[in-house]
Amino acid sequence: MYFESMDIKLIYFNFPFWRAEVSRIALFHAGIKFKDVRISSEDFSNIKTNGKLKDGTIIPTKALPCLTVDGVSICQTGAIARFCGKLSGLYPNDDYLACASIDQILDTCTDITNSLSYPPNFQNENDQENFRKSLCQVDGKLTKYLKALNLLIKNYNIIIKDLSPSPHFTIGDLATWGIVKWLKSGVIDYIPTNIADSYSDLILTHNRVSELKTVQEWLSKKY
Ligand SMILES: N[C@@H](CCC(=O)N[C@@H](CS)C(=O)NCC(=O)O)C(=O)O
Repeated sequence: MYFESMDIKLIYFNFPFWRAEVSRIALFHAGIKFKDVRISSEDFSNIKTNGKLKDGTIIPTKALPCLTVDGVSICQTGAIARFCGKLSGLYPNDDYLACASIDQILDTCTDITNSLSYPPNFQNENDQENFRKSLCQVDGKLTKYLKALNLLIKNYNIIIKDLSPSPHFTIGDLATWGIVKWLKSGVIDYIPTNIADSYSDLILTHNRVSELKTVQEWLSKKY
């Protein structure tokens, strides 16, 4: 196989955030050997200062995740997920429409993640609370992105069903599952844990992916 001789490392923090989990689970699902590197806060300071890990591994954007393949460093969640998805059979090889349908899901998951970051000048708790609450209003950014993701997933499900053979799941499902799991987890201050509950297609995907044997095995092995 093309990947059997590859030396693959996936570098991220030691927690199950979707940005890394999509690719970790894709590789795990396909039984592809990779080093699941979990870095400490000291390692991350090194990255911020030098753009490298202590062992010399280059992190080009100084942000994680970063994948290295035979010593070549690849950054950006979407690029890494597509690469790992292609290796693991969880991203279509030659159906460009299905690929684009998955890409827009990954990009919207990134939009959702970015939308939750506090603006740099919002240092006090009051500002932070107001900021996050405004995202959840009817016309708020998070509401807008969740509505969009729900619609994208609905359309994606139709496109994927028509593929032959139709994949059981793809990196698009894993990303959606990861985002909904994160929103439900209670770790995001001021965001209600039921914020995704009214988006039925998101919840269906979340529940279906949670029950996949691969996902259950991964979670019980790693956390
Ligand atoms: N555009 C990047 C953003 C990655 C990113 O922001 N990662 C966070 C961790 S989830 C990070 O490394 N933040 C530290 C920083 O940017 O200084 C991607 O899509 O992967």
